Amino acid sequence: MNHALIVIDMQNDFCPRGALAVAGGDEIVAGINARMEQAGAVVLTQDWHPPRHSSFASQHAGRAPLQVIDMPYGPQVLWPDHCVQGTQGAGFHPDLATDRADLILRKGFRREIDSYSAFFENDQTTPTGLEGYLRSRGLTELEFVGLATDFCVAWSAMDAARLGFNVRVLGDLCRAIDHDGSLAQAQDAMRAAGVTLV
Ligand code: VGL
Ligand code: ZN
Repeated sequence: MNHALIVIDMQNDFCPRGALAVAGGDEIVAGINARMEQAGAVVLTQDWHPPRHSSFASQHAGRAPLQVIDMPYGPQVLWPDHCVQGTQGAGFHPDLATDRADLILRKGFRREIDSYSAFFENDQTTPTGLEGYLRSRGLTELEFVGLATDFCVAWSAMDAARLGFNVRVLGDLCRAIDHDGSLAQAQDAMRAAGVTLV
């Protein structure tokens, strides 16, 4: 089986009542669990920030969440404090079938740089190691689900397509932040990068 299911950031802070809640984020858990049964491999990603991470608006005087600032590696959207290492908010949704995971990949763990993608940090250069893991297991067909469609799912799927994997995003098993047209923009960018949106 050369087919991997990659489940992006199904964590408490991205679900209703979480610090960076994505509308309907918890609605997709059961469907994702069911999809795991069809997959040759299951990878979970976990957004995993140190306290005072540079993507937090709280670390930038006079700035608010969803504003964009220039970082040394490019523009960065600012977020409420979320997914702080070891907190309940950083934990997986309690109903997610985490026992099914072959690999749990943490990202965004360096204070100075964010990592939306499961493959590269936001400088789009520093690798997380996931590419090597997938290639050495012969996993060439990748299916993406999770949160949020327009940020971590989109960036991961586009990097995967650019790396030469066959990539599908299952829209029904994703939910979006959709700020300022970000969902439509991400969908266009994914299609342009060769991602199949299902
Ligand atoms: C995410 C914003 C900040 C995501 C993570 O999982 O899409 N979005 N950190
Ligand atoms: Zn984050």
